[in-house]
Amino acid sequence: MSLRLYQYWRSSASWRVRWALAHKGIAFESIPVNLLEQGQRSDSHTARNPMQHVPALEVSPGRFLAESVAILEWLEQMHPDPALYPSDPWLRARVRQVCELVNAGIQPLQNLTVLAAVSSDAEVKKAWAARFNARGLTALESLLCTLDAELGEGTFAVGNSLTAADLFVVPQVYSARRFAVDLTPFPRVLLAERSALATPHAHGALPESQADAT
Ligand SMILES: N[C@@H](CCC(=O)N[C@@H](CS)C(=O)NCC(=O)O)C(=O)O
Repeated sequence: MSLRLYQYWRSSASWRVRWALAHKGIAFESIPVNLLEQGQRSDSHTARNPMQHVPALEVSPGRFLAESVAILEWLEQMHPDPALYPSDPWLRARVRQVCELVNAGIQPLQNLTVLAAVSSDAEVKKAWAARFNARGLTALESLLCTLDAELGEGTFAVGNSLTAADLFVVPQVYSARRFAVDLTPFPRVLLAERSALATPHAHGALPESQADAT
């Protein structure tokens, strides 16, 4: 069987994984899970991912891997070329630092579950998400500038080629725009976004390119 990706078009964590699969040329079947209809909370999806989140990747019949960081690292080991992580240990750690800044430091605070606990008022939810996106992007801008000083000026998140770091940064910037965050203080982040979006498989991974996009 080909890999099956349970995902939602607007989910930033799903976007990371479908982009990685496309970049590596790995065929997969996309199975939509509608977050607005609570599909993530069904028994069948809870069996795929006990956190009731997308994405979940079915790697063989009935065997599921969740958490985009774990999925990307598994894909990298199973399909090393083209690589999404540098082979140099320090650069690889830097790529992971960027991934975790987004994965652990920003995205969890804008989750539907978290926003529902914050308020039932859409404007309050948006302000909360915007606040933590701006905080995280401030840290990310600073980190990317530090990396330029360390590695020489680059155009992608880490260095001059697409890495897993970009697959986390681009969907996060898209989310920040949805929450109306002012992105002008983050020129280095926007440069990384532009560079990554110009790579060959970026377009097919966009939310709007997904079959379940509304
Ligand atoms: N750290 C997880 C995050 C997964 C996650 O938060 N997914 C969101 C969509 S981007 C979700 O399913 N949210 C549903 C909810 O909060 O009910 C990963 O990287 O896979």
